[in-house]
Amino acid sequence: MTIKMYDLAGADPAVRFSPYCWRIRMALAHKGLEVETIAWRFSDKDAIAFSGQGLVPVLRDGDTIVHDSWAIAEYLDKTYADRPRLMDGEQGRALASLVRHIAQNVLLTPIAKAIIMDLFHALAPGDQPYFRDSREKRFGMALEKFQIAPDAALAQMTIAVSPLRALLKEQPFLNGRHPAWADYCLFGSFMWARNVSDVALLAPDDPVYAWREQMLDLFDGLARKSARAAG
Ligand SMILES: N[C@@H](CCC(=O)N[C@@H](CS)C(=O)NCC(=O)O)C(=O)O
Repeated sequence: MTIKMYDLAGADPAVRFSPYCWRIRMALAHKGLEVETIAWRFSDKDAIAFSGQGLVPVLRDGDTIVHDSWAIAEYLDKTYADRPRLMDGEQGRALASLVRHIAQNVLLTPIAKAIIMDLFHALAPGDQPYFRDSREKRFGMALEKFQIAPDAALAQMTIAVSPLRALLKEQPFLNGRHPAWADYCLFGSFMWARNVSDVALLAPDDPVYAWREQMLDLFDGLARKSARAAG
């Protein structure tokens, strides 16, 4: 039975931009597993109530329901152990965990500040009031005030990716010679921006830019071919 994944969608149901869902799209492709994605919106909490919580991604694999991107990656490695691993042993897990924390604690805020208004406009009208209300509470200010100018976003990101840039000068992927879960954890953050916004987060001569290009091309261009919101 094909795996199903609830995947955050914009006003255009083809536009998928959740960083956590993108991690899993890439992870499933890494494992060579087919997936049927189900477009989900912030206002569809009832549709994923069966998972016992209100966030996506939610994976349904036969009778098994798993939520949370990290838990899903662990589930996939355990259940499909004969397929390419997402995290190889304790060391692979530790590396991926570090990258996950960098993505969430260092990169999330500058990316959010760069794209928040584009993201807001990409949402279905029915999702916009919830998004504005919940995010303005989280950020402590109006979305319009939280937004920063494109040149400031690029400057902040250039500093924020410094350790990743240093690593990617030494090896092609965060995981080493081949991409794996550590790479997908970071890449999801860039897909969050890419599919809703044209803002430049990286300079073209940045090694992180070259890495992102390679990631876009993986799995027959899975990410590169994905739909983007009309600007
Ligand atoms: N720790 C979770 C985070 C998932 C998450 O925050 N998903 C967002 C979409 S990017 C969501 O479903 N938000 C719903 C909401 O804010 O109500 C994971 O890694 O999967």
